[in-house]
Amino acid sequence: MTMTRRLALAAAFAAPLAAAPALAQPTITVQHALPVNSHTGAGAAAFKEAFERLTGGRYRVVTQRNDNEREMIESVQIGTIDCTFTSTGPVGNFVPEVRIFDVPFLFRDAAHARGVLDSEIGQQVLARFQARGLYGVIWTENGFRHLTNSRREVNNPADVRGLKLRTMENQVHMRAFRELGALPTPMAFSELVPALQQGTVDGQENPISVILGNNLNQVQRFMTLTNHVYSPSVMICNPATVQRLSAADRALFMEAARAAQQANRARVTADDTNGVEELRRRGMTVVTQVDTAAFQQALAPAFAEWERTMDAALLRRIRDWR
Ligand code: EAX
Repeated sequence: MTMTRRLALAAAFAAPLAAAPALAQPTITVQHALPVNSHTGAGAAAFKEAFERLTGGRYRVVTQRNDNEREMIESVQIGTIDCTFTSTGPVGNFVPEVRIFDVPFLFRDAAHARGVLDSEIGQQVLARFQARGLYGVIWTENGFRHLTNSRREVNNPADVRGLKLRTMENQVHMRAFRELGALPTPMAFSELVPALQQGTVDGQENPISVILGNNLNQVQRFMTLTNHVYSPSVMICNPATVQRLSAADRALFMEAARAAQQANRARVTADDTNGVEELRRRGMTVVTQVDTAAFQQALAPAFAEWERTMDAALLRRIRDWR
C-alpha cells in the first residue's frame, strides 16, 4: 500500500493533472453482515457517503456484505480488509472485555445502552481493542434481541426448556440459554437460515431489525418480545488503516463514523417501531406481554457467576448509569 501510494504519487506528479486523482485514490474496504437494506447496511453506506464527501473524493470506500462476523474480524486483524461493522457476537473471543456488554438484561432501554456506550465506559472498552491488534472506532447497534422458534409459543422461562436454539458464538449468551434449559448451538449468521430450514435448530434470537430484514418469518412461526439482551455492534478497523491517515483525515474518518452510528441507530429505532406489526402481517404469532422478572429470576445463577468472572464494580456502574 505504501509502495503503491508512493508510485501513485510519483505518477501523479508526472502525469497530466486530469489523470492524477484516480491514480492517487486509496480504497478502504468495509464489510458488514446482513443485506444492504438493513440497519448494518445503513451504517456502512452512511460511512461511505460521509467519508468520500468529507475528503472530496480523495478516498474510495468499498462496502461488502459478509454474514460471517468472526471471519470479518479475523480479516480485519490480518489486514485483508480494512474495517467491519460487526455485532459483538464473536467480538468477546478477540477482546474479552467486550463481554460485559453482552450480559442479559443489563440495559433498560436503547437510551441507556447508547448512553453507556458513548460515555467513557464505552470508550475505555474500545481502547482495549488495540492490545488485540484491532482498532475499535465507534459503537453502533444491532438492537434488543428477541426469541423466535418453530415449536411453540413462549410465554415464560419454562417454555424455553428443551428448545434447540442457535446462538451467536458468544459465551455469555450461551451460558444464559443453558441456564434456561435450552440447548444453545453456536454458529455464524450465514448458517442460520439453512439450520432453521433443515430443523437442525428449533429457534434463534435476534433483534426485530434482523428478523425482518432476513425474512426469518418464513422459517419461524413464533416470536416473543423477550428483550433478553441488548446487542451492540461496533466498527472495527485494522490499526494500520487508521494510522496511515493524516491527523486531519482521521478527524474526517471519525466524523464519518459518527454519521454511520447515527444512520444505523435511526434504522434500528424505525424497525423496532414498525417491525411487530409487519411480522404479524407476514404471519408470525407474536407474544408481546412478557414477565421479564421471571426471566431475570431464572437467570439468577448465571448472574451470580458473571458477578464473579466479570468486573462487578463496572457491572454496577453500567446498571446504575443515568
Ligand atoms: O449482526 O449473528 C447474529 O445473530 C447477528 O445478530 C446478526 O448477524 C447481525
